Amino acid sequence: MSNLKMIAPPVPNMPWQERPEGIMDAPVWRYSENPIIGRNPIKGVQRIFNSAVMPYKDAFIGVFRGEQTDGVPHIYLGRSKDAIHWQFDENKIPFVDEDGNPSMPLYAYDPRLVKVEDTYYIIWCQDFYGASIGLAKTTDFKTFTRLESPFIPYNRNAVLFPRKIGGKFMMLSRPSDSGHTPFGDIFISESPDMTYWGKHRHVMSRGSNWWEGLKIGGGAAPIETSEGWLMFYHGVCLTCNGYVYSVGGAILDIDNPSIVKYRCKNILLTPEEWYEERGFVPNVCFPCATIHDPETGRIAIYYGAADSYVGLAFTQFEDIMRYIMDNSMVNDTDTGLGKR
Ligand code: BMA
Repeated sequence: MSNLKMIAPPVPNMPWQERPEGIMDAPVWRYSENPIIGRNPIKGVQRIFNSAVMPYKDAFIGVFRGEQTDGVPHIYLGRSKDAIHWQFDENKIPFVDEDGNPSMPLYAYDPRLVKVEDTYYIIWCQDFYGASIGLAKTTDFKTFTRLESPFIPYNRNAVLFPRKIGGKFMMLSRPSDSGHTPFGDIFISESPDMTYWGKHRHVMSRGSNWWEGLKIGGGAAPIETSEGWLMFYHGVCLTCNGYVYSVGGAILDIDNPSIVKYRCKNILLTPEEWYEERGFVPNVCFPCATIHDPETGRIAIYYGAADSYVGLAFTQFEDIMRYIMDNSMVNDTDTGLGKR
């Protein structure tokens, strides 16, 4: 009997496919019908990718990065009964300010969706005099209220934790530049109220592993476990033909998530299928969400593929935890409190 536990609400209608024969390395496998969202999914939107989904009222809901036909990305709402086949709203999410007046970002991309207590938060990248973090909340998926930008520019890949830690909201982010950032580590910040953010701490450095040697960034919202926060993130390397984005895994301390307990030195998922290797930006696997069920240990990872499609991959909780722990290699800068 294992003493590893996932701490999360059950999801009885998990999207799932059994592990195929012949996996020799990381225990992660792709859905055989990938990509689950193809090109031109909505009128006026050419590509949907880098998107986040979660269970909602016996079904599923998601926020999707839709690249419009004018090339500008915005966020679209989608609903699904099985978390595989999605119906999208025709129009982008109509954000309002705290007085209820329309308040649209100039552009919005790479959304994450995280429920903390009774509120759903959408976190994305937007223009705030340069690339920065956008934030909104909803309780009914009808009214979406934008909140203040949590950080000054430049920053991307902000991911909220699914519960407060020590009474504070916690958010990962990756300070950057306004372009195709050739550097970057993951940091964490805390807030009493989702408005004022501080006590910034360094979490993890770009890897000493080549596959994540250029930059790293938060991916799916961390999953609470008995060993700490299970985090799927992206790691990027630079080749002579450009960047390659892969999925990595780490486990952060449960009370002090700026401390990395385990960090897998091996890639969990890297571009190798046509929809990952070929597209608007080739060679991108970009995780943004998981759906996970503590009762069966099933985890479904949603990832953007080649900035063109949404892919789905599966893993088993205990297998992935053991794989990360057995293949862990942490840097000195990962294991501290992240304060200098
Ligand atoms: C990053 C982000 C992602 C994108 C990736 C690869 O900087 O912009 O949205 O998937 O580049 O193009």
